[in-house]
Amino acid sequence: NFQLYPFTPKWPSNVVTYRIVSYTSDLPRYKVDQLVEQALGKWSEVSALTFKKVLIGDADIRIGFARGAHGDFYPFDGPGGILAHAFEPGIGIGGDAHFDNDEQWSDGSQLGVNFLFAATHELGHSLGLGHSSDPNAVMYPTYDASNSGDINLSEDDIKGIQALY
Ligand code: TQI
Ligand code: CA
Ligand code: ZN
Ligand code: ZN
Repeated sequence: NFQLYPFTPKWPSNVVTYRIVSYTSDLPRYKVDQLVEQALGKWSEVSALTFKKVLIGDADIRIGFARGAHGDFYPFDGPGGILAHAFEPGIGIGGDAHFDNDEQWSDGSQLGVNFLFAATHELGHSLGLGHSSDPNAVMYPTYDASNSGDINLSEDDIKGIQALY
């Protein structure tokens, strides 16, 4: 079942801001914007959360693509291996979601890591969800290449987010 982080960090307001700070050359920018919006929509649909996009300045959740060392303690590792990571809610880097630009990112129409699935999973972390033991959950700890097509939160993901917001 779903897990929360120790001390259950969560955003103090149900209105959470986000900003997309960098992009990948694998997908057009509008596509990345669209898929991030869809991923956040999955979480807001089933909870009290609403998301506000900001284009400049600070945001609770900063989303970006980077390769190798990129300014935190968790350098990316080239193609394969770690695909992405995100930080639990908190100040500064808290909530931020990073995607490894050495992966091939896909909107589902080409080969590659499904960005909508990855964004839904990583933004789950950004909102305070840990991993789930339920293989049907988006918050299950391993990415599976069959995670394409329709992406739906499982009952377990929904219970997890509703325990927080
Ligand atoms: N990145 C791990 C993850 O997002 C990083 C991580 C978080 C981790 N907590 C951890 C690793 C605890 C070990 C122990 O879970 S990952 C996806 C993606 C990864 C990425 O690249 O291994 C998924 C794992 F990108 F698709 F969302 C699963 Cl679903
Ligand atoms: Ca990698
Ligand atoms: Zn990072
Ligand atoms: Zn994870």
